[in-house]
Amino acid sequence: MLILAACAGGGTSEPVGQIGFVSNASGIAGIGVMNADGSRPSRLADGIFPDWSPDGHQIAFAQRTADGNLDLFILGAEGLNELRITDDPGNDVHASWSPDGQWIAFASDPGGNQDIYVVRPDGSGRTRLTTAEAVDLTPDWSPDGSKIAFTSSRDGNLEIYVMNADGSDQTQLTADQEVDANPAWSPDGSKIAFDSFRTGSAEIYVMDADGSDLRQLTFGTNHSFDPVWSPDGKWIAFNRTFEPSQEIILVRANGSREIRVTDNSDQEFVSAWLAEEPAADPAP
Ligand SMILES: [Ca+2]
Ligand SMILES: [Ca+2]
Ligand SMILES: [Ca+2]
Ligand SMILES: [Ca+2]
Repeated sequence: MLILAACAGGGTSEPVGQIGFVSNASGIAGIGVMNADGSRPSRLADGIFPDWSPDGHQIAFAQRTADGNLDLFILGAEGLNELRITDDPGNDVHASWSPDGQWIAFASDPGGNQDIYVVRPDGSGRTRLTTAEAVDLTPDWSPDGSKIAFTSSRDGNLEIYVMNADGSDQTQLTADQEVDANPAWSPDGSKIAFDSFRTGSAEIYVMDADGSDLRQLTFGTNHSFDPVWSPDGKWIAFNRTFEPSQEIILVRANGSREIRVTDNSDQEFVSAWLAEEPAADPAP
């Protein structure tokens, strides 16, 4: 059956699963999920920068609180049992769940300078991983949990870096005078997708996880940014600007084909790609 299915697909397998996103559309206005073909969008919660736990049962996200800055919250995938896990003067953004579910990496600027932190999903164990007097943001865990890719301006402009999950061995992967940002590890850990302005517009690129073998996947004048891999590693979802709207687009990981998922006047931003519909939160 598997062989037959592969032959029938002829290498054109359609994207499957659920896309987690943020939208300003009426009826969503916050965090939502939809099928990978754009059908059945539904609202889950208020907030921005959502990331789903590895088991799909919980969402970590940022929300503005009464003291005027963004803090991190966790709730069940159906919007139940909200738990606040940070409470500090910084804007806590870019939540990224570790593959074992034990940590959430995020970026914050409690002292005015943005750095990468990790915290346990119960709010304990908060640890600062970067100390550079530069912007450090958008952490993304490697699939084996050993490393975190991130964006930093420490060489004078934004580049892609990786470090061990304890913050040691911070290594620069890109070196271009334009913006390079938003790294996303492929599910097999071999590649990192990111966006770069090196052609004059933001485009999606893929490189090996050591920074070698750079490939440009998108071409155009509309900005394409913030890549997210499909769970099977065959597709990359990203955002594209069509002033004034924002749309979610899919591209084959080899660049051979694009699919437009949303086409409307609202602003949608992809945040995650889930293998299947988020599981219901277990009843307490
Ligand atoms: Ca905060
Ligand atoms: Ca910093
Ligand atoms: Ca750069
Ligand atoms: Ca749109």
